[in-house]
Amino acid sequence: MSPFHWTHRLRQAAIAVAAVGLLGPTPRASASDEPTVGAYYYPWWDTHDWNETLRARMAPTDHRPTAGYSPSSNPDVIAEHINQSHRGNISLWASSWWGPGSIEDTVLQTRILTHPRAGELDYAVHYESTGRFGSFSSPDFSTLTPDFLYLAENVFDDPNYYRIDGRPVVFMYVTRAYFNDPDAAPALAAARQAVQSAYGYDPYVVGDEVFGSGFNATRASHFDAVTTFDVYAMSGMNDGVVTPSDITRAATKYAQAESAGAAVIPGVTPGYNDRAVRDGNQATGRYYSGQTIADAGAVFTDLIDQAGLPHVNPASDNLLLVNSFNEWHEDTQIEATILAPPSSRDDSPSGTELTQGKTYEGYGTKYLDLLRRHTTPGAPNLIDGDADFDGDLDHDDITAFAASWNSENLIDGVRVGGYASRLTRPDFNYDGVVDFADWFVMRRAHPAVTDATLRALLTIPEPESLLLTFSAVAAHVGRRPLSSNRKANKGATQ
Ligand SMILES: [Ca+2]
Ligand SMILES: [Ca+2]
Ligand SMILES: [Ca+2]
Ligand SMILES: [Ca+2]
Repeated sequence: MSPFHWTHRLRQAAIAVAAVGLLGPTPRASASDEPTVGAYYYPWWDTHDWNETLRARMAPTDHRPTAGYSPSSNPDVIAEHINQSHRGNISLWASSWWGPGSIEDTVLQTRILTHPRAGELDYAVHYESTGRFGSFSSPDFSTLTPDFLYLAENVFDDPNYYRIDGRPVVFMYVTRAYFNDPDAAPALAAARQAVQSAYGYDPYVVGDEVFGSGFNATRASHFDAVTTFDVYAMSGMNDGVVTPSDITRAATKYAQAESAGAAVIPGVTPGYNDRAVRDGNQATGRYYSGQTIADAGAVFTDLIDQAGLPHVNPASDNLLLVNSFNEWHEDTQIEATILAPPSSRDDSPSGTELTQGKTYEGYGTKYLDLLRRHTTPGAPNLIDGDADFDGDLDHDDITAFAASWNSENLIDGVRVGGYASRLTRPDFNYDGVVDFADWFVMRRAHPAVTDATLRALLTIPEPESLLLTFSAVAAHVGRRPLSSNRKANKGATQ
């Protein structure tokens, strides 16, 4: 574990203490019982088509991400995703990886791991087996050893690469299908051995073995931990009828794997709809069948509370995996959208080919906030625009905001974004400083207030700088030099 990684853990502990302090002596589980929350991350939007997503095709208006229909390589998008991850209590991205030189590999190595704020999260590879092994019926595992050697050479040594017990973690897709082939287990054993011999790493490999009825302990024995990727199908949401029994079904499967002695990493999802990218699967929406959009989110939080959290395991870092941060093709994403009113219409000829009559909304930060609330017991209710933390929105917030202007969350003298920053200052976007980006949150929360109000409260030499347009400010957010002090600081402590 790198020193900075350790600092990250200390920071989490400090956050837990701060949260308890705000709420008084609420009985709490020990800090070690707090789940680690990871999310599947898709750095592929330089080459993928946003029009193959439900949200881009919703009518009368689309439900675009607040970060825009932007390429994953954009550093401002990555910064915004880091901010949103802090808001949602996500500390790990399991980043989709399609082999050496793929766009996902390039963006991970050259844009994410090198991002000036990369140290605020951990990262691991989600090994996309279907792009490496070929068909389930006649798979070819010859890429496995060279791929693992490549990962050891290029990413396992990154100070922010996610480790469990000091071992670099690799999440592997559809092992439940590939590892029925007799060549699979020997190929994985050979890859482990090669990486151990050449680089001294003992990879911690997670298979998505929790799926059908009956847990295959023999197949699972090839992995250090087991998870489920396809929460939609394993839970029974794939019949298009989402009921509480689907949550129970998921919980039962995690319990079965647990009873078989496996270290379980439960997976959870807000819903599923892939009809804009492929045919054949039933849309689930984001609420139980028979409910309405007003109830959206209950499926997600019930999965977290009833199926996920009861089955996290200290042996696998109490990890809970969300599918997904931004797999918009399958509409499993929890990434923030613009706010848009509920609608069941899309732009298909019938108007409902994609939605299948389910209602969707531009949900804003709803799923990030639910994830935070349900994975950080006792978390205070943080309100956008409540700069003085008294639970309401009034003029006191304006003066409190002005008093916090330019306040930074400093660790070892270096600005760091995160929940701790948000808990102690009106850093509404979690980026570690109170500035224009937070002022725009204030303006949305306090519509009657003008920029002149803030200008009058601040004594800054060039007040016209407050008249920056939103786009100019948005473009500025997260843009800091690569040679930031924090990176230098990290290097010094290794
Ligand atoms: Ca069902
Ligand atoms: Ca207030
Ligand atoms: Ca007040
Ligand atoms: Ca901020």
